[in-house]
Amino acid sequence: MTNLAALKQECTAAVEAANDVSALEEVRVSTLGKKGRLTEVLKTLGTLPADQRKEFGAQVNVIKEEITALLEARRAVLNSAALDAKLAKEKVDITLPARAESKGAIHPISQTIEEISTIFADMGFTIAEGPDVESDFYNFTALNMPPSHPARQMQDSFYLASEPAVAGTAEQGEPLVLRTQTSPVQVRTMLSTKPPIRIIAPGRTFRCDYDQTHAPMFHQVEGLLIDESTHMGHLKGALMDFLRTFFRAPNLNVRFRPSYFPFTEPSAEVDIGCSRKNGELKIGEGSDWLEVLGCGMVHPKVLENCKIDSTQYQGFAFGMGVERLAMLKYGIPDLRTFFESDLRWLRHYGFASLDIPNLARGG
Ligand code: 2NL
Repeated sequence: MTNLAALKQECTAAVEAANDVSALEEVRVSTLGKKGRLTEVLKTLGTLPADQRKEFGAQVNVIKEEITALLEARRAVLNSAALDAKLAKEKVDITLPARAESKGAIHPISQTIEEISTIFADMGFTIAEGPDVESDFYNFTALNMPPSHPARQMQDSFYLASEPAVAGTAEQGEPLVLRTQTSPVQVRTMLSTKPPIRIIAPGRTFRCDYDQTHAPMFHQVEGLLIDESTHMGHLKGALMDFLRTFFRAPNLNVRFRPSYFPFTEPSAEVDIGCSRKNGELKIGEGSDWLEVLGCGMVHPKVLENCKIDSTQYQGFAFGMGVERLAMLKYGIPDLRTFFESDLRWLRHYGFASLDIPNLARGG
C-alpha cells in the first residue's frame, strides 16, 4: 500500500518548489491530473481488501483537497509576484524630460482650414458650425435635392437608423445621414437668422467612396453670403481675392466655367491657371487650368425652403474641398496619406504651432 504520508509530503514540497505559474501547473498535472500521482493511487482502490477501501479512499481524498488548497494558495502568491514584477518593469519615470522627436505638429488639414478661415474672416465672414449627423431635410431637401436625386442614393451617403434625439432637430422618423457637405450648416443659419448673412462653414463631411482621390471622410469649407443686392460680380471678386491670397499669387489667373449644382442657379466651377511640365504641377503660371472649387447664386427655391424671401434677398454660395486645396498648396501627392497618422509624414508636412496663418503670408 502506498505510503500516504510520504506522498503528501512530496506533493507539498513540489508545490512549494514551483517558482512560476507554468511550473505550478506542471505540478498540478503530475499530482491531480488524469495520470497524476494521487489519481493513480485512487485507481488502486479496487485492488485493496474491502475493509480497507473506505478508510484509504477517504484519506486520499483528504490529501487531494489539501493539495488542491495548497495549489490555489501558491497560485495566488505567484500571480501576485508576477504582477508586481510586471508593474515594476513597466514603471514610467514621469520626471524624465520629453523626447525631442515626440513634439506635436499641426496637421495640414487644420492648417489649411485656418488659412481659409483667416482670409474670409478678413472679408467679414464669421465661422458657423453644425452637427455631423443631419436629417434628410437639412442635408438634401432644403437644398433643392428631391428624393429621387442621385446624390441621395444609398451608395453615396452613409445613412443611420433614424433616431431623432441624435440630431436634436430631426423630425420624428426622418432618416438620418452623415452630412455629405457642410451646406446644412448654412441652412440652419438661414432658418435662425435674418439677412444680411456672411458665413463660412468648415468641417467634416462623409461620402461612401474610397479611391486615390476620394476618402469616406473629408473636409469642406462652404461659404454663404446673403443680402439685398448681392450678385455674381460679388461672388467673382470674393473668390478671386481668396484664391490669389491663398495661393500667394497676386496675378493668379482665375476662370469661372458654367456648371450645374441643384442648390445654385447660375452655377460655376472655378479653375486656376497652372502649368504641367514633365509631370510637375506649377500653380499661377502656364496655360493649363485646374479646377479648385464650385459656386453659384443661391437657388430661389433654397432661399424659400429656408424662409428667406427670394424677391427681397439673393446670395452667393461656394464650396471647396480642403484636402484638395492642401494637396495643391503644399505638394502632397496622395489623399490617403492624410488619414494614416504616419508620424514621419506628419513631421514632414505638419506645421509648427507658431505658424499662425495671417494675410501677409497667404492665409
Ligand atoms: C463643390 C461645390 C458648392 C454650394 C456648394 C450652397 C449652400 C447653400 C446654398 C447654396 Cl446653403 N449653395 N453650397 C454651392 C455651390 C457649390 O460646392 O465643389 N464643393 C466641394
